[in-house]
Amino acid sequence: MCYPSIKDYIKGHAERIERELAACLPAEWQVPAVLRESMDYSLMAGGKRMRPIMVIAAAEACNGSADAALPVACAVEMVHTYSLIHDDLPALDNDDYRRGRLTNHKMFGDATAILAGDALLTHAFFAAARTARQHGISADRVLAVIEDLAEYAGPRGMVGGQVADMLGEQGLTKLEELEYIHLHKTSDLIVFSLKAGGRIGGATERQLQALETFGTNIGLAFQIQDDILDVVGDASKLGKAVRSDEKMQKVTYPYFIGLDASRQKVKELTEQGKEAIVRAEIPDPERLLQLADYLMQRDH
Ligand code: GRG
Repeated sequence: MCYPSIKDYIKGHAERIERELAACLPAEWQVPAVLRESMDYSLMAGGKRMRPIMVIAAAEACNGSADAALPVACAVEMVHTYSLIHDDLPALDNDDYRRGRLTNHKMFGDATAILAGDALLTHAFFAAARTARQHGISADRVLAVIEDLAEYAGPRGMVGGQVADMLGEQGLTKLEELEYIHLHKTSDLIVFSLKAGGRIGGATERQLQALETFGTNIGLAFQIQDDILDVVGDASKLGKAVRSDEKMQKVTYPYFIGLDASRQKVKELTEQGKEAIVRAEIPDPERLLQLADYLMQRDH
């Protein structure tokens, strides 16, 4: 499929991912109706689908096909969705709303929300494992993808980042502590997505290393941009002055280094990430480079 702009590319692939996610639990499987409903409620809640799009973009950049990348693209969105459901629970962030609608536990109760998260996490591994049989990707490559998924989502990855964040609520004193949280809570699933796409496309070790550097950098940039939007978002929507002193008190990147330096950091990280991709001679890097710029410029 040929998409003229990066926006069309994102929209086109997001629509495909939506269709695939909607069908990810086979209709003939006997699954308790409330579990199916609760999983679907959060999976189909209109996220940006950035992680699955990165799996596909990295696969295509390495001469792989979007078709072959689709099951792993869905798998990473399932892991992301489980993490959001669990993060919103009363024992963690205790949020009532996510993506403009009631959180999963507000709709279905805490117990079902916990189990829907668990089911999405396990089903992600099912989806990833099927890549081999459905698309003829070698078992070695699929095994490496599955190993990465467990590593980047698990104790040394996203869950580790979440726990560090929880411990940090008592008060972070150093930028390095915040960076550890961002790198694991946010960057790790992005790094996974890019490396998984690369593996499916047949990337060399050097190219996988470049995808890792790219993912670490744009993941950190993505999170700093999130921190910036958290400070300026409401004010800029209302056309008011940029700075909200109350929000500057939250321990985020702007809290440590200020808004201007945070914006500069987003630019630098994005450029360094893009350079890594260019240097590694990835066969068709254009969409990855455009995605990095798109993420840096996003306003929501
Ligand atoms: C509970 C194990 C566990 C982990 C939770 C993802 C997460 C870790 C917490 C959510 C809070 C948060 C701000 C995490 C940082 C990562 C991030 C920016 C998530 C939001 O991702 P988007 O913007 O969300 O891609 P959408 O809604 O578009 O999918």
